[in-house]
Amino acid sequence: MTPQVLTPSDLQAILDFTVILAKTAGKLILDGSAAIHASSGDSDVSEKKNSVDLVTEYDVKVEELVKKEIQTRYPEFKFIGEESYAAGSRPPLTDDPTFCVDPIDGTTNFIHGFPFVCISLGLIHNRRPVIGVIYNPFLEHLYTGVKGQGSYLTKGSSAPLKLPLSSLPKPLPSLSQALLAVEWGSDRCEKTISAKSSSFGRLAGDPAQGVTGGKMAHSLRSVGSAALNFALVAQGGLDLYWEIGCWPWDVCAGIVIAEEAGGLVTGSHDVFATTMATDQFGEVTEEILTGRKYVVVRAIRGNLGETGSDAQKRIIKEFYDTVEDVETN
Ligand code: LIP
Repeated sequence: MTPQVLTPSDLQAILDFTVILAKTAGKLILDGSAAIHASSGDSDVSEKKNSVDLVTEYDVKVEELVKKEIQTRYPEFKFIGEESYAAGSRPPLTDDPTFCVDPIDGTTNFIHGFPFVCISLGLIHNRRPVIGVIYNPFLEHLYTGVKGQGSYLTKGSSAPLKLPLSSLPKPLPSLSQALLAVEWGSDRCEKTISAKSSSFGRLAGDPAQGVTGGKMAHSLRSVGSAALNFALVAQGGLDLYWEIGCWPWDVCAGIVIAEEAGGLVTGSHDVFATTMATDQFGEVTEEILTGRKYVVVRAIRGNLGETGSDAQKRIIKEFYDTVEDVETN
């Protein structure tokens, strides 16, 4: 079969369709939130892997809606979705255009009424993320990105703002000046939790007051949505986000939005070590997209003979020298 070509105008048409779809899904997410908060118990919430890996009937309903609309408009496109995957539909990644969807990213936030919840719609083509749409219906924040065409934040009905929001990205001398996002994830076994906790402690701790290897970063945030963490790095509100254990549908859209805002995305400690000195560094390959270990750093202004991309590499190195790698399960 001849591989499908997507021209810039095809990508624009897919983006327009995807934005409308995100807004439609957003209404269903808001209805679901209202229904959950009006109900008396927690019967709408089910556990997947364990008691902190949650799903609601609205995750499934939103994914069904999105899948149906995509199949109607783009019947030749493939589909990877969080809830379809959980239900056993696990198609391999191919060169074909493939929507990669998390219907509700931030399900725990959704259940608790913490308004950092979004739908994340990515398009992969030739095994690379090429379109990203992330919509938080609670705040009416819409993030969009198309490979090679920039990324934007639209708040409500205001005009789109080009990302990053600051036209001249700030330098970042070291982690000690950084606002970092990390997540606890749903793997709560002793080995994982100890490694993450000590990593978080070193990022936050004061080396002058007994924390060996402490970086004393400005602070750590856990937004609870991988997609929104990527979006916040893209806009420049976060300097770096790191997570182990999330999935391609959590990050696919965010990768495009962050990269188009000048951000740099890579994978695990090993991927970083083996690619940092190569031309491939900064390219989100299939291995990185599906590798379940991600780090993204915002656009950084070059300074004193150092390019912006060398500064991004330096920050990731400092970060990976500070935190421990853990296995996914
Ligand atoms: C969640 C992520 C979050 C991560 C969780 C989970 P969900 O996605 O976005 O950042 O820490 O482990 O993957 O389950 O809300 O779609």
